Amino acid sequence: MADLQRTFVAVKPDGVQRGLVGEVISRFEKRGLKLIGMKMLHVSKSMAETHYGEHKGKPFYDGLVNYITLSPIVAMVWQGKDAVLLARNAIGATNPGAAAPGTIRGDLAVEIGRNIVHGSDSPESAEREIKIFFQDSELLPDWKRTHQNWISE
Ligand code: DAT
Ligand code: MG
Repeated sequence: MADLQRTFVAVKPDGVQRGLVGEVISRFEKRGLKLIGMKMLHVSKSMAETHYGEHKGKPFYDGLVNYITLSPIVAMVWQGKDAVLLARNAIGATNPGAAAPGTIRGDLAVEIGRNIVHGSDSPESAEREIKIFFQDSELLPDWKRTHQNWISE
């Protein structure tokens, strides 16, 4: 499948604290993406700075790095056709106030600084972000899901 992609998704500290890990996972599972890696971890300041490097210098950068390091996250890699776009659409707009109902942020969050979940914005970002959080040996891209043929032709 030419457009088979992987994307990095994380339930941020607020999502974990609020007991929304299962809800987030469930949405991606039901959509038809395949989970190929998952771990809980406490993000270090240096990991946070690497992950959010593109935002360095912006007014919200320090708060963002602080937020993602406040308590554990659940980091995941999801795989599927157009996985990056599918995940971004399921997550919704960055500012939950502008996120459509039915999206994770539109249903479960109210503030841009506490928007529950991260999702890579492009296949290139996904590969970069996956490398920050996972070793290759921690990913299982080839496991066979028995109902895959009922999700894609
Ligand atoms: P996204 O998480 O939708 O990819 P982003 O990459 O532009 O959004 O920004 C990363 C995070 O930084 C975002 O989830 C929340 C925070 N953020 C972005 N813009 C912000 C702003 N104007 N004020 C406060 N926080 C902001
Ligand atoms: Mg982003």
